[in-house]
Amino acid sequence: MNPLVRRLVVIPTYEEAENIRAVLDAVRSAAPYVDVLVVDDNSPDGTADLVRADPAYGEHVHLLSRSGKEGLGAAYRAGFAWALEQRYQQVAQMDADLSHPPGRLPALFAALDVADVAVGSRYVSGGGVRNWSWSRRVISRGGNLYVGLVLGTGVHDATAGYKAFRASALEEIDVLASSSTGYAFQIENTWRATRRGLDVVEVPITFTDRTSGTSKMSGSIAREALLRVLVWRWRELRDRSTHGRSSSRRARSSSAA
Ligand SMILES: Nc1nc2c(ncn2[C@@H]2O[C@H](COP(=O)(O)OP(=O)(O)O)[C@@H](O)[C@H]2O)c(=O)[nH]1
Ligand SMILES: [Mg+2]
Repeated sequence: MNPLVRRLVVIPTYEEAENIRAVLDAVRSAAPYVDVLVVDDNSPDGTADLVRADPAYGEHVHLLSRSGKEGLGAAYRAGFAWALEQRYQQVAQMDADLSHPPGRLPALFAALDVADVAVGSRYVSGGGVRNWSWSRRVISRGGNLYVGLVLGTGVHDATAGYKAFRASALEEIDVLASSSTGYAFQIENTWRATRRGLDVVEVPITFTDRTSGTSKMSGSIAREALLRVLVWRWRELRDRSTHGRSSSRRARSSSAA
């Protein structure tokens, strides 16, 4: 892995005061060559103050403070926009609650030596899930089954939120143009990456449910993902049939000429 490459991990936070210092410490010790950007949506519990206040993090830990809670997708778009502006060459994304093991960051970045996108995957050999309730396991497995059936990305963990991208891949995916608010954002990027012919590899990770703070998962977030997946597929099929019709018209007119 080239030590001169500029690497960043983006961590969105909403009410993660109980976790943020532990996750920052773990990232700094697992991957000291990686900078961190915390994107906080004005958490009432003072998460941002804990990041701001600690000079020990120095120039490697940055904070993007936003004015209010706008969802995971919006926080990541702001973080990725910052990363591209600052000319980071590789950018990872990770939850703040230690569900995504910081110790796997080096493996995710190393995978970018050969791939455009590295997905931290629970559903390949060597990966797994720990301490998750049955209901969350069913939602996660069911979500992946659904995405597989409707979109067919070929990625075993298409809903994963622990990923690393080459900067060129973020641009190719057109990540800033996404409009997903919640976790649909994760599916959208995986889907766009595979459809745009990028090299996507899955790196096994063990996801462990949070032990502090509370999940922000909600029914409306799940509904958004369910609906958007259908809309994306419908648009794909519509575009394919429109293009199919116009190319067969072209073919007919050129054979008539
Ligand atoms: N900035 C920001 N972060 C969010 C928002 N919603 C969730 N997050 C963060 O996104 C990550 C994943 O959320 P979490 O509640 O752990 O989801 P779960 O693991 O699916 O239960 C955590 O780091 C949250 O703090 C939001 O609206 N804004
Ligand atoms: Mg979580």
